[in-house]
Amino acid sequence: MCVCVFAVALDIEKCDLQCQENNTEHYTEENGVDRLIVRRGRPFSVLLHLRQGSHAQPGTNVTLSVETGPMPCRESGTKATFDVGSAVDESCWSATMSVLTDDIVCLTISSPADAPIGKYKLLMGHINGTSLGEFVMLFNPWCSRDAVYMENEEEREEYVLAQDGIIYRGVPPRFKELAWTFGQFEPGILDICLRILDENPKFVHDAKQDCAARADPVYVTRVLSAMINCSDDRGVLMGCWSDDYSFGVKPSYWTGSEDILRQWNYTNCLPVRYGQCWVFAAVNCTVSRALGIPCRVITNYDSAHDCNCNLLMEYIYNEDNKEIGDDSIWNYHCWVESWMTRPDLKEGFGGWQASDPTPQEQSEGVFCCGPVPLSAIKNGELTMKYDAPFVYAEVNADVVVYVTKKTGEKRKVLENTKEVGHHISTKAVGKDERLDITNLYKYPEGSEEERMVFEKAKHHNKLAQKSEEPEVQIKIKIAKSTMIGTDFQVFVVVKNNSPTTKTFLLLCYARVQHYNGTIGEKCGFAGVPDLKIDPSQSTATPLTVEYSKYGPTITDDRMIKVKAILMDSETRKFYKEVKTIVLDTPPITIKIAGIPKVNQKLTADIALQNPLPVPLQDCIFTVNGVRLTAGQSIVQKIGTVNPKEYAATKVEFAPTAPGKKKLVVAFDSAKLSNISAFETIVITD
Ligand SMILES: *[C@@H]1O[C@H](CO)[C@@H](O)[C@H](O)[C@H]1NC(C)=O
Ligand SMILES: *[C@@H]1O[C@H](CO)[C@@H](O)[C@H](O)[C@H]1NC(C)=O
Ligand SMILES: *[C@@H]1O[C@H](CO)[C@@H](O)[C@H](O)[C@H]1NC(C)=O
Ligand SMILES: *[C@@H]1O[C@H](CO)[C@@H](O)[C@H](O)[C@H]1NC(C)=O
Ligand SMILES: *[C@@H]1O[C@H](CO)[C@@H](O)[C@H](O)[C@H]1NC(C)=O
Ligand SMILES: *[C@@H]1O[C@H](CO)[C@@H](O)[C@H](O)[C@H]1NC(C)=O
Ligand SMILES: CC(=O)N[C@H]1CO[C@H](CO)[C@@H](O)[C@@H]1O
Repeated sequence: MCVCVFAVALDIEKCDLQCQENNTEHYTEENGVDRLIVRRGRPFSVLLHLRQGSHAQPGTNVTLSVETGPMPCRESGTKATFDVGSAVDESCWSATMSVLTDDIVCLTISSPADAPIGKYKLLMGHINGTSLGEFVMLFNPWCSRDAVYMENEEEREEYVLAQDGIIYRGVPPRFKELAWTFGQFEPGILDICLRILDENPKFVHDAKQDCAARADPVYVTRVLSAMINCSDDRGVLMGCWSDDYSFGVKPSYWTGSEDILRQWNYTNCLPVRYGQCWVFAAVNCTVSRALGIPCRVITNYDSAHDCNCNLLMEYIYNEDNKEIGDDSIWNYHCWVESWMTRPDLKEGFGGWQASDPTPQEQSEGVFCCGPVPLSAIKNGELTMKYDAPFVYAEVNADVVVYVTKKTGEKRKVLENTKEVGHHISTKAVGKDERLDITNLYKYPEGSEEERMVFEKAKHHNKLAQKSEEPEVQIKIKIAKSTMIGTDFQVFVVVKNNSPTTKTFLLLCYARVQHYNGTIGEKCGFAGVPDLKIDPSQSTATPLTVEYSKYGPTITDDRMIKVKAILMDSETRKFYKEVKTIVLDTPPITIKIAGIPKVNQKLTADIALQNPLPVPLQDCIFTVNGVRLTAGQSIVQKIGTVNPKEYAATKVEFAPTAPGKKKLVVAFDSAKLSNISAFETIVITD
């Protein structure tokens, strides 16, 4: 039949996939041009070189097929067979042919914008056709018919093509930037990302169905979320929220996704130890960008972790100020947003979708969260797929503090609608600046709309409670400099809003706090038994936090939690305020010398001053950058550095591609680690 007709008519010597040209046209050349990588919904052209004497004739009937996955089948969209015609049809697989010379024929092949992504075979003929070659198909944010279409070119450059970025941590207004190397186009990374899809339990269980579902970015996104926690499957990362990082490295060790993905692949899919929220989010962002889904890492400060899945965060204390409640608010939390339409939901929910890759709760039986449309979170539409209540709580939960008396009586002492979810941050498009996107998640705090939305959400969640304005206010104010290694002061400001003079008992504590919310030993204390305050007046009580006390137990988070408890001596009413301080760290200085040109050697002079009153042991600098350090980190061991002295080193590297690149430097030592910095270098050709 056709196979024979063509076989007689077209005797192919070789097929040229024109990877260089096609990959460039499809924005995939950064992956390399040694194989064909195309984006769906856009044609690509291959050249057939014919054996001498077998002339191509116009009108020759040629049939092509494409297939993906181990069990390709037409019904599920993982196989297509189509005749070469006179025009391409954008809605389905189609092709045209033009005769270039006597022995070269050009085939232009067009794929539908909803084709499954993954590895494909291109064949000529119906059944058991001749192989013309293989290619990889990705999502296409450049194609208006694709579900991940993103209109703006600068946004596509940031959210799909940018191989490095910034993740925000710290505590507002002292945001701490962490430069991150996503490296989605570095050699081998795309294959590892495709392998993640193939290791997913849904694929193992039913490969045919899974490969077909890869047409849908919502599905792929959900698979990625689930794959990132290894308790369900052969996930990429293992989480660790304690200080015991034995058999692995601290989450703060990582400055890029590449090393993590390579290690996972190299160990045949053993979860890499260890990650915390920003690492989970960043790796997920790498995989999403590699597959063509626009993605960004975002940070929410004072993130709520709502254990009961109600919308109030409950802190419960006993009278000795021991926290006995379960719910915790993380200092900050990172997740990812990906960009896509939501044909599975009612209209108006396309755009950014939040998904939280950090393992927390079970959703539909596996550990993952999202994707949830931001517009659903903002409007309190908690019935929305997937996991809307959880993400809603992360940005919107109200905080309620209870004190449980010895008698067992539980008393609400404070309700604060401002504590959770603010300064939601991500890197701005095209520049190294923080973009505040809180308005995408919620109406302004305290606004009419916000309360209405919260009430609506509570209604969805069958939960209600409300209380009055406090007549006494407490604020905790922090000194300008809180450099690690120094002693510093904190002030507890109490204001009496009532019409009468009041006397209080004030207790303030400073304690080392861990990222997981666990509170350590006291490192500062101040108590005032008879604090008298006149109406409309306020007082400021100082509390000194000493290095000698916090130094021995401070963790890599460098967080200290200050709590003030106030009791009205007359009414015996409690008031409370809590604030987390993230200590400052010394800067890493990076000085680049040399001419920033491709293949020319540059040197970076790197230094950090020891801020501690004790020597720093085992000092190490780790340096990396996309297309700067040859795909791997440069590690420089420095040894011991005395107080006030500098840990300093010089590294050499040769850029391999032009453009704006980030050189990321991380510092680690026994007593001081988790410090990083970056320098942007513009490399010319
Ligand atoms: C090519 O296909 C068309 C339509 O299927 C058919 O009419 C025609 O006879 C075929 N030509 C050859 C050379 O087989
Ligand atoms: C991933 O692992 C496979 C199997 O061990 C290996 O063949 C491949 O080269 C690895 N890929 C990378 C990029 O290291
Ligand atoms: C990973 O990224 C995708 C695409 O951006 C996202 O939608 C998905 O939910 C994320 N999964 C995780 C684990 O975050
Ligand atoms: C939290 O961190 C502390 C200090 O590192 C550790 O002792 C504790 O086990 C951790 N808690 C959890 C729940 O991981
Ligand atoms: C996966 O998530 C669950 C639920 O929070 C958690 O208990 C488990 O430790 C996580 N697994 C890993 C290895 O991170
Ligand atoms: C590292 O430091 C940042 C603040 O600069 C903090 O937010 C983060 O939690 C720390 N990471 C670890 C693992 O301690
Ligand atoms: C549609 C498309 O992008 N095809 C390109 C593939 O490479 C050939 C060879 O250079 C180009 O001519 C096509 O434009």
